[in-house]
Amino acid sequence: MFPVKTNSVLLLMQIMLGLLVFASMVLHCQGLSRHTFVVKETPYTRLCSTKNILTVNGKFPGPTLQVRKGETIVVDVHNKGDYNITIHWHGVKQPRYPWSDGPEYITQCPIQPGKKFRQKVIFSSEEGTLWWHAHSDFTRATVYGAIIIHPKKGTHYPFPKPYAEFPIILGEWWKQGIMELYETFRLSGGDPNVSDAYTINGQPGDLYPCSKSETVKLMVDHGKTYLLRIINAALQDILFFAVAKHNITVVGTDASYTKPLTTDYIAISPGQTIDVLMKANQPQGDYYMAASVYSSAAGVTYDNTTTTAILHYNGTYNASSRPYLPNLPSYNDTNASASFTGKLRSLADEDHPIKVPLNISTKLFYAASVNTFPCNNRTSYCEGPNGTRLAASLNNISFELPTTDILKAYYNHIGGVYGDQFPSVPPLLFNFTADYLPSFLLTPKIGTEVKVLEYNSTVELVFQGTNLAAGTDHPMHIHGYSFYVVGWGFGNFDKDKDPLGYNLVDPPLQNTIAVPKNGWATIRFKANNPGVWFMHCHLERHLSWGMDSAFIVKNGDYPEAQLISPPPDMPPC
Ligand SMILES: *[C@@H]1O[C@H](CO)[C@@H](O)[C@H](O)[C@H]1NC(C)=O
Ligand SMILES: *[C@@H]1O[C@H](CO)[C@@H](O)[C@H](O)[C@H]1NC(C)=O
Ligand SMILES: *[C@@H]1O[C@H](CO)[C@@H](O)[C@H](O)[C@H]1NC(C)=O
Ligand SMILES: *[C@@H]1O[C@H](CO)[C@@H](O)[C@H](O)[C@H]1NC(C)=O
Ligand SMILES: *[C@@H]1O[C@H](CO)[C@@H](O)[C@H](O)[C@H]1NC(C)=O
Ligand SMILES: *[C@@H]1O[C@H](CO)[C@@H](O)[C@H](O)[C@H]1NC(C)=O
Ligand SMILES: *[C@@H]1O[C@H](CO)[C@@H](O)[C@H](O)[C@H]1NC(C)=O
Ligand SMILES: *[C@@H]1O[C@H](CO)[C@@H](O)[C@H](O)[C@H]1NC(C)=O
Ligand SMILES: *[C@@H]1O[C@H](CO)[C@@H](O)[C@H](O)[C@H]1NC(C)=O
Ligand SMILES: *[C@@H]1O[C@H](CO)[C@@H](O)[C@H](O)[C@H]1NC(C)=O
Ligand SMILES: *[C@@H]1O[C@H](CO)[C@@H](O)[C@H](O)[C@H]1NC(C)=O
Ligand SMILES: *[C@@H]1O[C@H](CO)[C@@H](O)[C@H](O)[C@H]1NC(C)=O
Ligand SMILES: [Cu+2]
Repeated sequence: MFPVKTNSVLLLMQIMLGLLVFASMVLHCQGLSRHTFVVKETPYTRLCSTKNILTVNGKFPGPTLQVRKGETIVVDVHNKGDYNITIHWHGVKQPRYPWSDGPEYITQCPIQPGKKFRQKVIFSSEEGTLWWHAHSDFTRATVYGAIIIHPKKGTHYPFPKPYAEFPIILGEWWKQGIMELYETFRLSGGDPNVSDAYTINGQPGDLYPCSKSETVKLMVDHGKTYLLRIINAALQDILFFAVAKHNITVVGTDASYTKPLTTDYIAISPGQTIDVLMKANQPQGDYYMAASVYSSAAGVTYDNTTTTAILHYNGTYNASSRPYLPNLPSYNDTNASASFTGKLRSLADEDHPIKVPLNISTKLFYAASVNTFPCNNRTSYCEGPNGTRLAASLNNISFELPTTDILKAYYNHIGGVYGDQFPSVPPLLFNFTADYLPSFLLTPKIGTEVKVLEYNSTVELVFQGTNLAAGTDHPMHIHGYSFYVVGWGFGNFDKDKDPLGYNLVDPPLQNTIAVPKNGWATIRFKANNPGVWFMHCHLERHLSWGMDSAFIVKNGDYPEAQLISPPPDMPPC
């Protein structure tokens, strides 16, 4: 009996192995490279204390995905953690295939603990740096990693090949658990606790307790040029970044090339990526690269610490006792942030032509506000200003996530999940950036409204920041698209004057744009990617408060302009 049992076990194993081989052959035959992401709790020690954090494959930051332009890859996401999770490929347009995009309750239900989901990631026009991150509650605080999109075989960077490349992933660290941070934030109705540190590639660096020995070091050779792929993965903050005594030259943002822009600092929004060239042309020594916050809301506390990594010149020399620190703009320097972002320009050369829509079919104007809800009883759960609960809105609608995903409801004509009447303009026009605004304006409506766009419509969207509750910057992000940022300014958008200044020649192509504090930004795109695409502020607290909506882009007439059907293993609700 014993040998028979062994044989049947062996046979079973052979069948299973065969299935595995078959599955990977199917993928292999399609020429797709395959990756496995196991989401799980892993202990990490930072700032003198240890806690469990959610990671992918035990790594923090998670694994870097390396692809070529136009490639499609498959990622098997296994949830072996204790929480619902989804994974989003930030800035990857996923043409006609929103099924793998990731935002929970928008394009899928979460992958519940113990479950898995095979995600297809379809690259098209992107080239440069993007990133992936979790897209449920605050889980992206530790669940993120870089995506590097190399030029197609036989094509090259539009700049001299750098000697080496380094990803620089900026993040944020809390001593308390992220789930506890999120739960307390949801209950309190106030601002969330600020972080205890910023990080570069997961490390706070020399200026924090218990961190020095693990500070990230970049070894460079004098005279060589390096490509830094900078990603802002921080949960809540726009950051300034600089390298002491070194100018850097911006050559790309959000996986699109820019005209070279030489600067001594950058401002980078959560969600955004900026590729820079850095020439190691200074006397041999150690230099800090550093990042600190840009926090524009008056009276709001912020994490005032500075994260560092060390730029170390190779060789034997007498190093100074302490590396030089760069001068970063002050935490409240709105001009430093907005004027840097406003200097970005598309490369727009023969090999990288731009396609800014010129005849606009759909004009939208979205006012982005921080709001408050009154509390009937003043309890500890009303920690917003004046005993309120903080909220946020677009066109006075504070977005509420449904409990079934919108994409499924749209595709299968399930009613009662979302409304398709998102307003094209605010319900009330007022002086959005006035110093004092009447308090009745503070309270938004609650809803799950989306904007429906015809296939191939040409969209112009003006984001207008308001001074309700707290005027501040809003890094707005749209899934499934990149958009041209054709203009920006402070104060109220002037529909007669401001369009005269639009840049239709070489505007930057981005997927995230920081709408400046009490200002506006105009974007343009062509709605040629059918599906359901989330749009939201990339400051996680504002997203949680409801500064979100979605676009439904309808199918076009031809099969190539229509949604691909869903995979069989969409996670159920
Ligand atoms: C904020 O953090 C401190 C220290 O980590 C903790 O004691 C406190 O409970 C936190 N407060 C909230 C509202 O999460
Ligand atoms: C630095 O020096 C080491 C040892 O001399 C060498 O192996 C390495 O290639 C050099 N360059 C970098 C960037 O580390
Ligand atoms: C950086 O650029 C500025 C302006 O172009 C220039 O004045 C300065 O000398 C440069 N610094 C370095 C270290 O190259
Ligand atoms: C940062 O904030 C802390 C607490 O709010 C304060 O004690 C400290 O002096 C501040 N540090 C700097 C460099 O501003
Ligand atoms: C480093 O400094 C010491 C003492 O000042 C000197 O003797 C040595 O020659 C220096 N080395 C280099 C590589 O400059
Ligand atoms: C920035 O804050 C400092 C004090 O921390 C203040 O003196 C300065 O006026 C502020 N600047 C702006 C532009 O608000
Ligand atoms: C705004 O910042 C830019 C640097 O990016 C600087 O050239 C300019 O002088 C600043 N303007 C003001 C008013 O501070
Ligand atoms: C007000 O208090 C009552 C009883 O303490 C509680 O049931 C109710 O949920 C509270 N309402 C709000 C809006 O906090
Ligand atoms: C709006 O408010 C700002 C700030 O108080 C003020 O400077 C501006 O003149 C106002 N605009 C209009 C059109 O009233
Ligand atoms: C808080 O109350 C004061 C005084 O009534 C008012 O001026 C202010 O606008 C209120 N702020 C918020 C955010 O409700
Ligand atoms: C969409 O526009 C492109 C040109 O911009 C055109 O080639 C294509 O036929 C249009 N598709 C549909 C379905 O209208
Ligand atoms: C996890 O997702 C399922 C399916 O949508 C949902 O029913 C459940 O409430 C979620 N759990 C938590 C803790 O959010
Ligand atoms: Cu925001």
